[in-house]
Amino acid sequence: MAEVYLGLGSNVGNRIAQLAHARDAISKTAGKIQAASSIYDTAPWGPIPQDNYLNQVILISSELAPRDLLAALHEIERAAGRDRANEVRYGPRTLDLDILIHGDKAVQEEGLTIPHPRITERAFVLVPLAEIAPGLVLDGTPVRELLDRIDSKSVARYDPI
Ligand code: A4P
Ligand code: MG
Repeated sequence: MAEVYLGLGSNVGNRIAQLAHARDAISKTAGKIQAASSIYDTAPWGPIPQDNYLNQVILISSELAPRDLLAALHEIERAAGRDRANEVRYGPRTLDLDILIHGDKAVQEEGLTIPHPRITERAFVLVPLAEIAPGLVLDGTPVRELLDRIDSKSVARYDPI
């Protein structure tokens, strides 16, 4: 059993419903949800102009090895209407599920890198991660300190009107 942090994101369609559906599917096929951050409305990161995302980080306890977990997450993305064959890297998506951290495992294989290589540069990951795991150490530095090093004003707690 491993403690696994997952990053959830959506910027196409009914974003809030897609995140809720993803949490439900994850708890059925990937592992029990132990903690969930607030949901954040985040300006798009990266080279592609696109709509804002909703992002969230959850902690699950999972029996699945990294590859099996990735396969389960891809299946959940596919069921949410995601079509990887017709999308651009860093572009818009109905649902994106990233394995951020998988217990104490370090994986560097074709198609799978854990810890996720871009955690420390992304406010849309660090803000929700710091909410549920401020003391978690990544590369020797606690998440709350990593957050202090980046600009996080493009990330706001989501407050549906
Ligand atoms: N892959 C490798 N390692 C992992 C991992 N640890 N977890 C592989 C999940 N997947 C991993 O995934 C492509 C392939 O990455 C997968 O098939 C898997 O084999 P992907 O999600 O299409 O893209 P990526 O190359 O993993 O890029 P990355 O860094 O995950 O980018 P995103 O997050 O997918 O880019 N702005 C905001 N504010 N919020 C967002 O959520 N997301 C994107 C999309 C761009 N801008 C954003 C956001
Ligand atoms: Mg991804």
